This record gives sequence, C-alpha cells and structure tokens, in this order.
Amino acid sequence: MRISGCQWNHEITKVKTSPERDALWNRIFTSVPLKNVPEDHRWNWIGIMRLCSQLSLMRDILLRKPPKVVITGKSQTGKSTLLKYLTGRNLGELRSIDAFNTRMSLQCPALIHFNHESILTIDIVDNPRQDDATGQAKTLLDMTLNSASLFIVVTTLAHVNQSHTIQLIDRPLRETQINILILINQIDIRLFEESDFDWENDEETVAHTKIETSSSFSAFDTLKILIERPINEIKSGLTNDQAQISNRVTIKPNILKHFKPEKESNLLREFSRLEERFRSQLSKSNVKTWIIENLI
Ligand SMILES: Nc1nc2c(ncn2[C@@H]2O[C@H](COP(=O)(O)OP(=O)(O)OP(=O)(O)O)[C@@H](O)[C@H]2O)c(=O)[nH]1
Ligand SMILES: [Mg+2]
Repeated sequence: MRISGCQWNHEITKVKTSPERDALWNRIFTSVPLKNVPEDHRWNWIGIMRLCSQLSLMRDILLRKPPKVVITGKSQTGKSTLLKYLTGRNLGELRSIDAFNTRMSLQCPALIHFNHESILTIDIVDNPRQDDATGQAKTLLDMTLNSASLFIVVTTLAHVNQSHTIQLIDRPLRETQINILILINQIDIRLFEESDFDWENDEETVAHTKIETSSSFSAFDTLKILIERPINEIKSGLTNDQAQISNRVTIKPNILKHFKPEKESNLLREFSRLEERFRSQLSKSNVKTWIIENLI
C-alpha cells in the first residue's frame, strides 16, 4: 500500500520503453536496494509495482462500498436480534417505547471473521416489520434492496403459513441476482411445546434435570418434522424456475436467542449435549457461514 502511494510509483509504472525506464530508474532510485537492481530484472519490479497499485485500488473500492446484507421479515421474528448478533450493536434504544418494534431501516457495519485470520467487512440493514398496514415498510425495503448483495428473511413457526415469506422473496428472486437466506427462527418455542418432559415440576428441579440418553425424544428428529411443512410450502409456493430456487434460496432453522427461564435453557443444553447434529443445525454461526460462502 505504501509503494502504491509513492509519487515515483506513478511515474515508473507509466514508462513504455527500456531507455525511458532506465533514465527514470537512475533518477529516482539513488539508494540501495532498488539502485542496484540489474536492468534485465527491472520490468519484473515494475510489474510488481503495477500490481500493488491495482490491489490498492481494489482495496479502496471495497472499503468504500462493503457488501450490503439486508434483513427483513414479519414483526417480532428476530430481525434486530440477528442484527445484534452480526454487528454487536443493540439498537433497542431506537425502538418505540410502547411497542417493541423497529420503526426505521438501520444500517450498521459488521466484521465477519473467517479462516482464523481473515475479516470480511459488510453492512447489515435491519428493516421494520413487513406486516404493518401503512406500506411504509415496503418502500423502505425496496430502497434498501437497491444494491444489496444478500437478502435474509426471518420467519418463525408461529405463523399459520409462509405466504408472507414467499411474497417477500418473490421480487428479489425475479428482479435481482442476489442469494437469499430464509431463517426459520425461534425454533426453541415450538420445540418445548413438542417435547413431553415433566413441566409440572418446580423450576429449580427441572433446571438441574439431566435427560437420560435412553430417552425416546429426539430433538433433531422433532426439528426435522417441524420445519418440513414450512420448507415444502415455501418451495412449492414460489413460481420461479426451480433450478434458480435451489441455487439461490437457502432455508435454515435457527435459535438466535433462547428463553431466559432456567428450565428451558437447561433443556436446550441437554438437547445439544445428547445430539451434536441438533446443536450444529441450529447454531447462530450458520448465518455467518452462509454470508461468507455467498460473498467470497
Ligand atoms: N425464544 C426465542 N426468542 C427469540 C429468538 N430470537 C429472538 N427472540 C426474541 O423475540 C423478540 C423479538 O425479537 P426482535 O429481534 O426484536 O424482533 P424483530 O423482528 O426485530 O421485531 P420488529 O422490529 O418488531 O419487527 C425479542 O424478545 C427477542 O429476544 C429465538 O430464537 N428464540
Ligand atoms: Mg426489529
């Protein structure tokens, strides 16, 4: 980067002929090591300097405009919770006081670490719920979708059907090339309803109960059954080309932030302890992995 910023770099990378090159070389480089570079190696050096300039330019472009990841979905599905996870920013202070809803589109930078030492800089946009009657949220979404690199729709199993999800991804699927993640969030809520553990016990007892390895309840299998219907509904509800859908649309179940009560937390820990595949399928880090896979 320092090489590309030097005045001499601009001059030497413009030369066309060998005599021009050597005249400039001898004038610019008056000290070792560049002063002593033999004439037949000088074009190689100039090639490296040109590369440095190009890399520096690319870096500037990337720094000025990080890829934009746009989050949307219905009310209270976990959009702002996802923004907080990705950016570390809690935007709760920007909510209205009487209702806990996000009221405007908010853009925040996020650093995604990958391959141990690499960092990807992105902008995350959190949108207001897409189920208000004013149409304002839709306009905001249209604006933020402009120049978006990735699109995330957060939904849950609480909705009677997934027609809102289908509506939300229909346009970006038809009018853009961007890839889409549908996050089926708050899986914990339905999972607890499905599990048949003894809820009559007092909090304290349940919080320390261990599930027997021999228990017939499989959180992983239950999860598979729970998400089967919404996944099929989304896939069959989309009218776009099926190959496009399978290339561009990913559907993942998730738990972004589970219940506070001790007994639910304990149960979730137990499910994860008994079935590693359950834990890995619901891990929040899957969202980061998807972002990296789709941007790099
Ligand atoms: N149980 C459970 N609660 C969750 C999960 N993810 C988020 N929540 C909770 O769900 C509530 C709504 O989350 P938000 O992130 O504010 O939802 P939102 O989609 O931004 O809501 P709006 O801005 O109103 O559209 C909060 O109380 C979260 O703590 C989850 O995976 N499980
Ligand atoms: Mg919100």
